[in-house]
Amino acid sequence: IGQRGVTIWLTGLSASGKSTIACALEQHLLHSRKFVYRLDGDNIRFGLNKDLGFDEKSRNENIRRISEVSKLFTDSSCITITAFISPYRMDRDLARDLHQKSSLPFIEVFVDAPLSVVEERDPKGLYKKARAGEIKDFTGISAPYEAPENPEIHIKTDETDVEGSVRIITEYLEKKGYI
Ligand code: GGZ
Repeated sequence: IGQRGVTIWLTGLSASGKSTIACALEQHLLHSRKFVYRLDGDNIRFGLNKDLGFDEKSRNENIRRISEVSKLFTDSSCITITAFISPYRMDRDLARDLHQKSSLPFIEVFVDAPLSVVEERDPKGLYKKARAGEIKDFTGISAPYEAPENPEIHIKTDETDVEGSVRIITEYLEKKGYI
């Protein structure tokens, strides 16, 4: 179909901007007539992974299954965008290894915003609930987030707007010859 597959793996705290950037990037690529698919909580955590919660083991399994699914999409020449917190470095490294073993490209994008900023945004009131102890194991509050050490792309969403973020990613994809 004249297109190479690539997995674009967004990672970051809740409310860091992953879903917003993933949606905008998907729209941009669709307008350029690319074969693109977005995996996020809505189509994964309510379907394939509806048996999983947010304890460490469940998150490991969540990310393992998403890694396998993204590998399949990308193997079919799709530009696959994933938008999950994926807080554990080891899980993200396993996702990368899985792709590398099949010679499929994997781009880790750190969607970075300080905890103080995402907690201020708190669009769903989840941070407030987590602080009040109403949600346990909440990333950044009562569960860890291990920031990427060597992501291919690092976006600071308190300094870059959605359009700028999409541009950073598409310029990288162009530079590498994926689009
Ligand atoms: C973090 C939670 C939690 C806990 C529910 N910790 O901002 P949101 O609401 O819409 O997206 C978050 C989503 C995180 O699911 P992921 O599959 O991305 O997580 S992971 O990659 O760590 O497996 C948040 C909501 O689910 N949510 N409980 N305890 N986020």
